[in-house]
Amino acid sequence: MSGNKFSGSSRGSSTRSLWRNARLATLREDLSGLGIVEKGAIVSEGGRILFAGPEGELPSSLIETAEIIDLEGRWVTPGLVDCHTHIVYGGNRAREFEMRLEGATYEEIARTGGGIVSSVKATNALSVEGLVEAALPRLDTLLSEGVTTIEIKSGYGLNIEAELRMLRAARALGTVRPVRVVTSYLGAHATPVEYKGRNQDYISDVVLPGLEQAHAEGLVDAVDGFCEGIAFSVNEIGRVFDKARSLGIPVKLHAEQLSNLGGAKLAASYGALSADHLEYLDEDGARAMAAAGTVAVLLPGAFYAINEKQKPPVQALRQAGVHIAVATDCNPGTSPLTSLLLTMNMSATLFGLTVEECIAGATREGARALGLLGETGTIEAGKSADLAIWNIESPAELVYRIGFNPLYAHIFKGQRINR
Ligand code: DI6
Ligand code: FE
Repeated sequence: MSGNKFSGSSRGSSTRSLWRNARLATLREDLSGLGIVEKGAIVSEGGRILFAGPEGELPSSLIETAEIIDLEGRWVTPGLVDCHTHIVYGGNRAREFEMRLEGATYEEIARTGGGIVSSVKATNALSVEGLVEAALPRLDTLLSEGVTTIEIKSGYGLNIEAELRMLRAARALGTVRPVRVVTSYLGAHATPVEYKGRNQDYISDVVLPGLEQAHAEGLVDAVDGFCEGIAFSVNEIGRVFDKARSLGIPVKLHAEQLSNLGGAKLAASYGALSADHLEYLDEDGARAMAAAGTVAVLLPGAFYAINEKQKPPVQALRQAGVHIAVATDCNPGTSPLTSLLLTMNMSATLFGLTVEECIAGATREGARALGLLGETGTIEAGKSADLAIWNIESPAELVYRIGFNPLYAHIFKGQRINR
């Protein structure tokens, strides 16, 4: 796709547009289910939604001055939100994939210098421009499915300069493509070889000062960490979160992916935006997340790719009242996945989420997990006009198909994006 081109680019973003003859899955929280409006219409101006609701309730003043687009009964959802990705990196890990096929586990590969550390080498070899170029095909694939907001993490640099380059590349991606980019600083992703066995020193020398620098450059929207036996302990992550708190930056955490270290509870105690993965989460952790309003981000791509057997405790999350988002976790090691539609299908098939939960998970709940629910993630007046328009007969088709993309068009900040 040529995702950086806006159709009708001669039109300013102040143009008022009216999409009519649409079926809306608004995902509004004050409506039940998907917040469906049959025979709906949406009006946007200056990139924001002025009206979204039944066509019959459209104020005539809004019809008069609008450019009118007939959607011929097509379904419209909020633009998709991929709230957990690592799309900026160098190289790939196809060889490691082969090793796993031969019987090696993800943890064995990581402990013998493969895994994240091998992506670190390839990432460190690239400039900001090189990182952008490497990430663009992945970003474009996600955009071709109607993604309008994407979170991108650092974490394959593992030295200050390289972490900064990754975050600069992430920001640059948001300027060369029509998409909202949200960054997370993931200095505590893995221990670089030169600090092997010295996590605390790595945190003191690199993670904390790197965070300060990245923050000073305006590169950090949130701070993330990987809390795991092969990565960082609760105590080590606590040091990183303390620094984030002192800088006023929200936190999130890779927690309970391969074992239960209590990472989700720790994240909740810092009021984290989200705790992600969660295969080994227990009920206690789910309750702590609910109390803190921490969103559960489920990542079926990683579960699938490492052939994990333990499923996240979806029922416990529901019972506790935790909001559930789904995301690709696009990364070179455990989730080389660039489809949020397939992620939705996997969330249903592998984790037992309902169609409604899957669609909400890739829109409203993804936005919530990024602290952006006031801006995007649902179709309602006041929010950014971020929409996905689909050639489907029912919303369930978005979840049901495997490897099929029914996107008709998508709209970012009120402007149609060519496919
Ligand atoms: N959990 C994951 O699944 C990825 N990062 C993380 O913290 C794996 C990243 C990789 O193997 O490159
Ligand atoms: Fe991840």
